[in-house]
Amino acid sequence: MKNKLPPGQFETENWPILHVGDVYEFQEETWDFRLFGEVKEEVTLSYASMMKLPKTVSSINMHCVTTWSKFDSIFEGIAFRELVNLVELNEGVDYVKIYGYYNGDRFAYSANLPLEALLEDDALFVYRWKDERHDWEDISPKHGYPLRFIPPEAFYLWKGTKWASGIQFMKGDEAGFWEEMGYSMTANPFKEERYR
Ligand SMILES: Nc1nc2c(c(=O)[nH]1)N[C@H]1C(S)=C(S)[C@@H](COP(=O)(O)O)O[C@H]1N2
Ligand SMILES: [Mo]
Repeated sequence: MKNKLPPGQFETENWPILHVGDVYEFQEETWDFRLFGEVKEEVTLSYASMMKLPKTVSSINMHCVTTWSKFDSIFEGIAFRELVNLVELNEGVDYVKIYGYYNGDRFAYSANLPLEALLEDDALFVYRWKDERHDWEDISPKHGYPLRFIPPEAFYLWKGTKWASGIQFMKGDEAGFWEEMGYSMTANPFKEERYR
């Protein structure tokens, strides 16, 4: 299928770096990943147990609200749905927040997303990537190593939490970090939903 550039976007071939705060420095001993909120029982995964989950490789287009779009990056990661499979959701869960590090605080960055949009191969917690110009390599610390969420292209890339630390399952929608500052809850680049 031919790539489509959303309105107000331009195509870039390299992968820019954008975030607020410090770059998280990975330490396997202290790293873990929490599945919490509206679940029967919370789950905490070590790095080793996370990396034992089934892997998915997908090509995903990225659209940043600052107007760059990057097509056809190939990511290797753990599909969002593999993590959903590890918990029993309470009745009525329809949104999630994906949390990540911000200045050393594990849960200070977050982005909200509708659960049903994240169940295919284009919603991945990634650790490796390649494209036409780069062979496989680990994603860099600045792009979110050791684990970074990449959302489906129907969402602007701020929904792609770097240095991911957990998923909160929710009944109803709730703003995350940028959404609280006035960015769109739904954030569809093709409808140019930048602000709310
Ligand atoms: N933890 C964390 N994740 C984050 C951010 C951040 O500040 N902290 N910035 C977001 C924003 S606004 C964008 S545009 C993308 C940029 O990803 P990139 O630098 O890998 O291109 O990361 C998103 N994920
Ligand atoms: Mo952004």
